[in-house]
Amino acid sequence: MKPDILILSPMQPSVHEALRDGFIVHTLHDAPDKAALLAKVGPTVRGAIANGGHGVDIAVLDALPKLEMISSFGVGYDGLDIEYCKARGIKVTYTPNVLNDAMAEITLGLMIAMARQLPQADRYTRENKWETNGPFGLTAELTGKTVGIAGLGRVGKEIALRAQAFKMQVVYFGRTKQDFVPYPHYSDLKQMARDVDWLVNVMPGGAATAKMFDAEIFDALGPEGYFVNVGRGATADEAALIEALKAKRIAGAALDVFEKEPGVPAGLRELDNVVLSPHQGSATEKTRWMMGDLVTRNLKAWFDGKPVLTPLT
Ligand code: 8YV
Repeated sequence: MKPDILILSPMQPSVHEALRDGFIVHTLHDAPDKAALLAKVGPTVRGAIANGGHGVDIAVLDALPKLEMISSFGVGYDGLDIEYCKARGIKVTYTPNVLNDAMAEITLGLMIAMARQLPQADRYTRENKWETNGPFGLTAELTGKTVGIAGLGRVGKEIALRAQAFKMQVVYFGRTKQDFVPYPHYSDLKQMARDVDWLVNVMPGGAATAKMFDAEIFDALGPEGYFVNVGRGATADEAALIEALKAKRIAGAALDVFEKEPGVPAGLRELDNVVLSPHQGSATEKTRWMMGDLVTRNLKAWFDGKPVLTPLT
């Protein structure tokens, strides 16, 4: 008998296609009456597909008594209560690695865009201000600057490689010093913020990292420093960031993630010293296809009684 699967968040067509033959698929996110759907299919659902960054409601999981595994889309899993899953013996998988290059590309892209003011220069050119007002003005450069990476994991290491290609010095912050990593280590984020020109956040979300980039860190970064966030919006105190940017207590920020997505505060949107991106880190055709492929391969492996490819629990 085909296993019943419940999809909790919108998934791209490739995920649905890969599941069509082997599973009975239900989708909760677009159900007109979610409670009715849960009451109807909840008792038979054995697998779920979630987005690790979106909040997964425990009440929904409670309504799935036969749930064996959750295949999560994304490398971040701050939206999933892992302890709850462990307590219920629910297997959880996620999609690490396949997004490393896309994440690193957008990070360097944001940094160049910020330093060289590419979005601003683009607007200036489109508005024909070059002809009417004269040259755009001089901008900053990455070459020779120091970048401090907060969270030197798989993505952070790809960022580090690319930053070196841009002739930057790399240092990193993390709770523990990593063996065989050639970059200077900081166990104190504030100290690193003081010493670097670019502070790049790749930290995961969750209670342990909530608002860890606060007014003190921004002041340590200082008026010549730039903050880049490609991790999770909730790791930064957004109100404090807006204040620091407005008062030019930091030079600028390039952000792909926000506290309450898809909402981006007007306070950020109206500033000139920011570059904003709507959580596009992994959003390339190739990477999203690979993430979806890993989601479905993990699910199939589980229900074929084989080892899953990328377990989280
Ligand atoms: C995705 C992400 O943007 O992997 C993650 O943790 O945040 C991103 O890759 C997200 O899963 C899509 O909503």
